[in-house]
Amino acid sequence: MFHFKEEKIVVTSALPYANGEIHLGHVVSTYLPADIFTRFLKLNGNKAFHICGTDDFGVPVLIKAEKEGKKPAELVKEFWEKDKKDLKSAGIDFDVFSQTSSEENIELVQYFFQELNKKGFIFTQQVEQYYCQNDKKFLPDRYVIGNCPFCGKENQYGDVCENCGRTYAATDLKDPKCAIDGSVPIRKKSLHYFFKLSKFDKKLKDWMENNKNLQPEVTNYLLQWIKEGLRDWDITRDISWGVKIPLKEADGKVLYGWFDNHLGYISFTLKLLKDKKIDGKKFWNDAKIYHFIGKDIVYHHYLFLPAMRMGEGSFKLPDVLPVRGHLLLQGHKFSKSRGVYIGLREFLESFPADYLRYYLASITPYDQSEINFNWDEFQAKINNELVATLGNFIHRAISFINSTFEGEVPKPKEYDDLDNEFIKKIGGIGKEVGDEIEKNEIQRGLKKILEFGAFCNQYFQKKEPWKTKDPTSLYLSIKAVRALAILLYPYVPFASEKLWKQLNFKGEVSDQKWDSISEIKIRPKHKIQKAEILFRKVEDEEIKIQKDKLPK
Ligand code: B3M
Ligand code: ZN
Repeated sequence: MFHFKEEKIVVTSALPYANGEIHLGHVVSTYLPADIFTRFLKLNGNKAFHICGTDDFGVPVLIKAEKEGKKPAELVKEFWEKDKKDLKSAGIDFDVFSQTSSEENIELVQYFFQELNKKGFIFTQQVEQYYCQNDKKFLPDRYVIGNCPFCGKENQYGDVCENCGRTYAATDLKDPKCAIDGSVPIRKKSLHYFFKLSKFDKKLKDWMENNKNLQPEVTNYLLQWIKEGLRDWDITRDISWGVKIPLKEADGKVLYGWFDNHLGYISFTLKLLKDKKIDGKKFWNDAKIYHFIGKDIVYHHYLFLPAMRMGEGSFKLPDVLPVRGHLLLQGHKFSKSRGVYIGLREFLESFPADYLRYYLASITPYDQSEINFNWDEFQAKINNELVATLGNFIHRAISFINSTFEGEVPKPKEYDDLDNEFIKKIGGIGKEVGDEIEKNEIQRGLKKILEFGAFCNQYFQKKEPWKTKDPTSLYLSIKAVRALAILLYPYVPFASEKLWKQLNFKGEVSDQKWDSISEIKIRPKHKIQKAEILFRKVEDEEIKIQKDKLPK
């Protein structure tokens, strides 16, 4: 793994479709891990940017706009605003949050098409498409529903199977029906453009086998798919909402959403950097590139995305593609229609964003396994860990300095063995936690912080400064509190900034250096503010309300 100091790093989060709200499943698999990672990178002295935006094009957006009687461009603007706001309230910070329908993206996408075409990676073919005679339109992707040609799962859309994760052409579906009116569609010919994905099998294989930063559990099954043979990829859609294929003879046809959306990672970055007067392309190619995704979009990110970049040739491939698994709620599969669901906005109406971040970070491993959101566990972790361990120590240290030393950090005396052990812990904790976050092991990083918090409590308990009025232990405790403010910043940034104010330090936590966690940074006589409760307990009643919302 990398060791980051003064590096250039581009972190992207998968682009949410502009037709549905952000829910906890998105947060856990993608946005939160990417946000924690980028916050850490920034504190650690890197030039890191977190890039995202809405995924505007494609059939699902069009269908929704049609249903609501809106123009697709209107609908995506609404979702862009909503998503941006919701993610911000969860403390997910982006350096740019753009749209795939932005000018800069359309331009880059058309350029990519032309380059790939020039280099012989695009070909045309007449293909049969489903066509609904009632609606008088072609029925790509989600306009058709049927059984998966690979695993047989019923009620799958015409582009990808939600059961087995494979992609296919709509005409491969068994027992197809028009999604608008349920009628059986006819087949009709249309000229389509294809990307020669099969040409890249060897290169993709080499890339996966030689890149040790990719999760082997992911590349293993992708290598299996490559072995089974990659099919060339139909990148055309007979609809109006999309990036127009930049050829006269294409006759207004548009590109498939998965051709254009991931190019947003690049175009948004270039735009952001251009606005900062930085050479974006150079930055991109010098940078470490991370694309954070959920496991359902692995196929697109490990095959289409790298193959298109290989074909075009001038933009660096990703270094790491962190993949995480699906969220379960109380042991059941997340499903909005069945009510097994928590929207992000809804959650934040009941609990602080930091609680969500803390809990999710504490249960989310760096792998593809399912993550179970459990309300009792949520309550227990907030109450026992965030409130009783971390919050309690912080509060006691600040309160005692206020009550015993009128808010002035006292000058330490001699250090005894226990003090020295504490000093050593404070000196080492930043590196310990940072090493985990760098490896994307955010859950382990948080566990280390919690263990540190437990040690702080024991220290305080043993020293009993409320009896002894021992200045040394209070001095060191405030140092530990300062360390915690920085350590916790990637995970619970709202509380961390509040704590910084209580400590009465200049600036914001976000301006501090991760390395300063270990430094003696507090002058004796530094005046701190009054203690304020950072975390309050979650009551049984609050949990009951949430559980009552679930289907019986
Ligand atoms: N919008 C799918 C999803 O939200 C898709 C991701 C695009 S990332 C380039 O899961
Ligand atoms: Zn399937």
